[in-house]
Amino acid sequence: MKFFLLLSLLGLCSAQYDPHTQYGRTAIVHLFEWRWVDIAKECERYLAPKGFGGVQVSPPNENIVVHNPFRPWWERYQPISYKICTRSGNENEFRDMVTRCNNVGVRIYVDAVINHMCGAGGGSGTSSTCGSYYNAGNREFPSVPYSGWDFNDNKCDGEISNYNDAYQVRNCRLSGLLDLALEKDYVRTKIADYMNHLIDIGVAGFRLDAAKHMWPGDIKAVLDKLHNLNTRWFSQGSRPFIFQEVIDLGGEAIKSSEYFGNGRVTEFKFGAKLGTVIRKWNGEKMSYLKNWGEGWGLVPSDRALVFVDNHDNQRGHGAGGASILTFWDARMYKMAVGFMLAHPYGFTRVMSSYRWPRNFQNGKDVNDWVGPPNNNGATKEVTINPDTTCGNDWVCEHRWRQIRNMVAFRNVVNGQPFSNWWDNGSNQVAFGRGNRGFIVFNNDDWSLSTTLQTGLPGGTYCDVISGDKIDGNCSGIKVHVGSDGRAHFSISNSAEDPFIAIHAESKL
Ligand code: 5J7
Ligand code: CA
Repeated sequence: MKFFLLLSLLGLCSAQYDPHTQYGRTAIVHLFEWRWVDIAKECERYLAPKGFGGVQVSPPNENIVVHNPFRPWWERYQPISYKICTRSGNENEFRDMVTRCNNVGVRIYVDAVINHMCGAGGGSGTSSTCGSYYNAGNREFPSVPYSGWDFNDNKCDGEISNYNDAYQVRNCRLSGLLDLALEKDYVRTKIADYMNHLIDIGVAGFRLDAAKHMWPGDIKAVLDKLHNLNTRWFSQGSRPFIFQEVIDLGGEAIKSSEYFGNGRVTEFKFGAKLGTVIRKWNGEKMSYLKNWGEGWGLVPSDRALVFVDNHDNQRGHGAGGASILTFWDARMYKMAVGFMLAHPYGFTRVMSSYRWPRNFQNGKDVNDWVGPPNNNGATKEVTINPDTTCGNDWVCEHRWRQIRNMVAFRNVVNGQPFSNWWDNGSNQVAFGRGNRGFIVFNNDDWSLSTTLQTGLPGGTYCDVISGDKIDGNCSGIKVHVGSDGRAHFSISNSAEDPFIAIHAESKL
């Protein structure tokens, strides 16, 4: 009996829901479009010391090269082969990154584009990131190899037009992309070979792009072919972490719950709803966040991968629409990311972006396609300024003090219960995480001045939003917690960042 209990506990720990981050590391960052050489350095110089658990990287496999528009970000979502060879770097650089990141305890998660290859109208030739030949019209991808038999043309030879028809969503072409026949063992094997190559190199898991457009049973068949994680860094029997991109905002045929058996799912309602609350749209208020999580109709916490914005909806593009907060709305964005990282719900992902020349025409950003900072197509280096921010138009939200310090907050309060909720019935709210951390927000148009039970031991704490604890001193606001756990907070509605966060390791 005891033996079986132990066995099932071990089983849970090594399962596909577990990100396999190092102990106490609770958040990952998407370094969107970064080069492998820059990620390797970032793991060593920043992510490991600051307590980040891992990195979601852009698709590492060969993709089509698009010239019109010039080298858009979405060309990386149009595979040509499974060679590790993109604008982010080659296989040697990828291996070096995985090794160096793992060696400092930072995991790598690969964005796996396995639902489709390039667009049906992608032509033929060698306009691909590694020069592999392809012929989209003939369905030929000799570097895999795939041929006409490996696509769904026999089931559907058009584009998805009706999202209320699950058959269409899974078997037709997603905006014209050649849809792979994932029910074929041959196709499953080719995909599993690609993913196993990455697992053997040392990656810890995968984001499954466009998972909504694949049958859950087909995904399972692929996952069943995957190796355990590399025992150089992971314990024996560890299964790859899986999070599936299923955009389910309700009202469509496909429910994210259909995918729970395979792994976690991306919870797009999280950012869409949190954005609406922080923007105070539709009469929403922060006080309503008291039952945030499942209480708001979100998927179970242990099945959720959560984020404020992603590479797609930050461009006004995909799910969530205009309510999504991004670095362009920095003040509200920091509050939203702060709330996400303080709250126990879900496994958290922080976005790290590049700037592009936003240009709204009739409410649409006509530059939503613009790719990463580049010289004639070659992705620019992520340079680091003397003040630790990034250069060359890399935004590096994960390096913003407020965000980086809230990642540390989440690590410090890991495992502690949601506690000591307070609100003013409007947009002033506060909550704690057991006796390890406390956070207070003022998103009203008037100031906050109140005494609250923090749950923390008495002492003086450094607010990690307005400053840092450095050598025992605080460069920001100091908060005095009495021996009864109570503390007074004042937050002006015009503060640069109208929130305060303190935790066990910010005690002076
Ligand atoms: C899929 C969804 O289920 C969904 O709900 C959604 O909002 C978007 C998509 C979607 O996923 C993709 C995944 C890929 O690997 C590659 C892709 O090209 C797509 C993709 O195109 C895509 O849908 C785009 O955005 C939707 C809001 C539109 O309804 C779709 O028609 C489609 O828009 C097309 O985008 C434009 O019609 C076309 O003119 C344009 O050239 C094309 C550019 O490609 C993208 O924008 C890629 C988006 C993308 C989204 C992702 O979530 C993702 O993980 C990867 C890429
Ligand atoms: Ca499909």
